[in-house]
Amino acid sequence: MTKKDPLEIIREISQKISKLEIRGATKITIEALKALREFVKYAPKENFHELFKDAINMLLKSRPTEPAMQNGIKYVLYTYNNLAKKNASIDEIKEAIEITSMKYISMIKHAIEKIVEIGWKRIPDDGTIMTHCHSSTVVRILIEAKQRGKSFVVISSETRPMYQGRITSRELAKSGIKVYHIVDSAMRWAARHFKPDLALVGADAITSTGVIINKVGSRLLALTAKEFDIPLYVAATLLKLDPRTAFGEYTPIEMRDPSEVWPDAPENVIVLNPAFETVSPEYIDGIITEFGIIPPSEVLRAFKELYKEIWQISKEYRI
Ligand code: RUB
Repeated sequence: MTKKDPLEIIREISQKISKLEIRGATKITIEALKALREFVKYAPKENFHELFKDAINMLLKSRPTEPAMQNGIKYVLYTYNNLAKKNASIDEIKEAIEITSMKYISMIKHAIEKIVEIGWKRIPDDGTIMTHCHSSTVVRILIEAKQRGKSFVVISSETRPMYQGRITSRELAKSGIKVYHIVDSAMRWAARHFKPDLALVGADAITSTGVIINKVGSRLLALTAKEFDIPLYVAATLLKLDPRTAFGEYTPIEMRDPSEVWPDAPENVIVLNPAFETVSPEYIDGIITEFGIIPPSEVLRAFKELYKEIWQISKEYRI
């Protein structure tokens, strides 16, 4: 095995996550946990504890609005703490970290499979669907619906400033789905013009009261959907629930570098770049989860039922 700097592995992934080279809640989660698994392979025994804590902190800081990743990291951290308390050997700890990371990755993959299985049936045949940004969950649902023989059109908004909507449009078009690509500010125009049957977005975070946090522009879509009586669905695994919100805290909304919006903005122009925003429960007709399609008011109950262990852990680890 060639020697690798274990913290370098984590640093590299954290930077890719921060710079959006790895992006979208599900992908971020899977890559962060894979990196932890890789880290333990190369971490030396002598200062393992110290390095492990640095690795965890680096990953947690890479993107603040990503509870699926944070829940996974807490899950691994819990395993680590239990073994460290019992003075388990570093080899035992390493093995347990690897197993727990893999377990969480398969939990999230399994959850997405279930969501796709449920979600494609909600795609109206011969219908028009509006979406925003790039959610791998939403794209998978739409492609599944297409492969099951449904015919529909998707309106995809470009998602300034980083144009993730182009990824959506490209992936859907490649799968033979007809796409209308619009600028974000044309959302209302598109809704009036096309009279869509459904709006469908992903989520980065879900709060204990069923508020959804997704790419900035999602609430604009929700308001548009409300105005034109278009049902709005959110497709997201319950692993994105931020348990801290049940204990009074808020999920922080990531503010990104202004240069993504306007790299050479004139002096005295203050450019603001919030990455996400909330969509309140009253705008949401259903959340397509691995538990089934549920109303926002049911998310905490479903999360507690499905992920008992993670809920217990999150009560101890309010990080
Ligand atoms: C991506 C985004 C996606 C969610 C869900 O934002 O808002 O809708 O992450 O994605 P960014 P998925 O590009 O800033 O990461 O369904 O793939 O988990």
